[in-house]
Amino acid sequence: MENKIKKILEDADTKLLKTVTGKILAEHVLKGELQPGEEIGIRIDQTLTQDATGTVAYLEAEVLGIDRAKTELSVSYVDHNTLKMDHKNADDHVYLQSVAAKYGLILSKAGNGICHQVHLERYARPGKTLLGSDSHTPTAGGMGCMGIGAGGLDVALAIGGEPFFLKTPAVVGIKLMGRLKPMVAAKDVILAVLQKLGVKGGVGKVLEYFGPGIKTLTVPERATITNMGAETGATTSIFPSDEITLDFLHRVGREDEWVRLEADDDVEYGEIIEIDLSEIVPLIAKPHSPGDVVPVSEVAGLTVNQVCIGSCTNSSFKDLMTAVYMLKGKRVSPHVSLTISPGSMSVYYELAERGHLAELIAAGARILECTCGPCIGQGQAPRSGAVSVRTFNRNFKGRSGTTDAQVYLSSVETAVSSALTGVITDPRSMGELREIPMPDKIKMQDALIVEPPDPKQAEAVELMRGPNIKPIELREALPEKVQGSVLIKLEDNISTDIIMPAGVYLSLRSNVPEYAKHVFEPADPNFYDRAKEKGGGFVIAGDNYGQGSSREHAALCPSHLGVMAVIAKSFARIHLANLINFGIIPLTFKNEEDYDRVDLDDELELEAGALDSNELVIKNLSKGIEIPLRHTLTPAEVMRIKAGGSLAYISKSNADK
Ligand code: MIC
Ligand code: SF4
Repeated sequence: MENKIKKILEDADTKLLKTVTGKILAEHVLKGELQPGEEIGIRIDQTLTQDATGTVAYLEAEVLGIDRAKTELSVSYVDHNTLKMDHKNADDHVYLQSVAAKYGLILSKAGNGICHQVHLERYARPGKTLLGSDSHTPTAGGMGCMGIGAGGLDVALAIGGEPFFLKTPAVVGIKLMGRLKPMVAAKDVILAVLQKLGVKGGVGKVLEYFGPGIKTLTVPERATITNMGAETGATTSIFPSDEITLDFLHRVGREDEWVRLEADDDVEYGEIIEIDLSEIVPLIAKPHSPGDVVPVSEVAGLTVNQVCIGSCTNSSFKDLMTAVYMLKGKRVSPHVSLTISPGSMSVYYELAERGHLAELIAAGARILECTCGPCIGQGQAPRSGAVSVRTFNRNFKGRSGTTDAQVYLSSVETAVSSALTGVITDPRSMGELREIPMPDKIKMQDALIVEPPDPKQAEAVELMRGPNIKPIELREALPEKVQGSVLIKLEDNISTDIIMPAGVYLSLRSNVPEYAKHVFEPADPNFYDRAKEKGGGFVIAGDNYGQGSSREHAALCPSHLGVMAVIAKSFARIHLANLINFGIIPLTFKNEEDYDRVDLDDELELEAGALDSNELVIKNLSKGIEIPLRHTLTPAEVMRIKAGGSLAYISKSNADK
């Protein structure tokens, strides 16, 4: 094994090895070729799951026969669905607690905070790899930890000690110069990056930050930037680990976990994007895409009905103190509802202990639990047609719970200014904010953290399954002739919120047959009935299909309904992997114009054997034509798809052993 790794490193792309990304990959590579575009298998040091993806991840771990975490650290967070409108969530939480005890995972209970904020404060470490069943796992990149989002099955495998496979990314250097002007925030930096790259400009890439400007940004600010890098489609985003990282680790009582990790002086990035921080102005993403970014001044004056502060992007102590200083002694506009969700119990406690909660309450802010809350449509759905300004990272249509709501994404500074005036407001018009003093230490709160028992006691733990928790089904092997009709035809940038809406259905995450009744509901409420009637079929889509969340239900539920293949112009990374895991063939048009040669209800036919080549054709029987297609699957992935997907393949191979 050691010789094999030595060989991988000898053959590795030397330019890559000079980057922070390359250094971490070189430390963790176990298989493959460290050359951009080539597949590698890497060792995963840490994992995280959250309740909305965690239950299926652990149900899959059960199918795989994983009985004990083999990672250095694995944490199961409960932060997405904590409303408990009936027994379903409560049952999920108890299941997760029993799983954590049995497998040796740390449990972060409901109310302890949003997974990424808590992980940054307590567990992420520079130089380590972190795989999370949530697309915003790159938040940890704010401290030089390589956080990658993946589907639950990949995380379950990593918990069992298996390598994580990915295409070696190209590293884009983002050079930051200068210093932000007053009232311009780290959020505006990532919005500026999104303005340049759009929602798919990061696919296949790692965004690595460097240059003198990074020294002006604290770890929580860096984490805001790496968090929302997910919206560019990037594999991850990362900052180096330097004295600023040490300072942060000191404040959270973990300075002994610091290591220096920086790119070499003679680093050469294949592509460089230069951003002068002093030139950035307050920015805002317009409905309904995080990539539709304009200066705040362009939409200033628009009446605002709701403002929400929080989410894994903007809920650090600094973010909330910004809100405190801006709201202190003032009143929220009478027609605005302002909510604030602290990112972690430690942040919440710190605010309470210093008396700042009282200031927020007096200004008219509604303080919510330390959870994802409105970000994932768990409460605070805006009224019909409302304008909602949120410090979150996603504003896909309907995600807030109200289809015709107009959701804007901004910094805390812009959000609070708008809450005070009642219209979208450029924060620079509100005067300067005084320097926010950071406490020397933020006391970590432990009351809602449960450490696992020792392995001996763990053996006796029974997994607690409520009636809504249904076992994961394994898909049958692919037939020789894959035939069926087109069940839906979709445009570009279809997000997983369209494929598998969250919001009110979040409590169905452990029950695939029930959740599957809502597949594609926002795009076509009749999809379920049509798929049932036809017994499955094909999905046609445009560019960047499956952007957004890591939820594997967006593959699992269509697979349950018999969807055999998705033919798109291009795919988002995590969703592509999820399709393979659950036996749906991801195909792309060789010529993009052919998208116009397939219509709803057309009968299509594909030979399974044709998948052995990366170029193939599909017959459109209704139109009597053949359409050339492509795929990027490796031979191993083709084998898995033919067996019904990775989960079916692995569990069958385990049974044959
Ligand atoms: C999201 O922001 O969309 C989520 C909810 O956090 C998802 C995970 C999920 O769907 O459970 C994500 O980002 O991966
Ligand atoms: Fe939670 Fe929203 Fe962050 Fe997703 S994006 S992890 S829902 S806070």
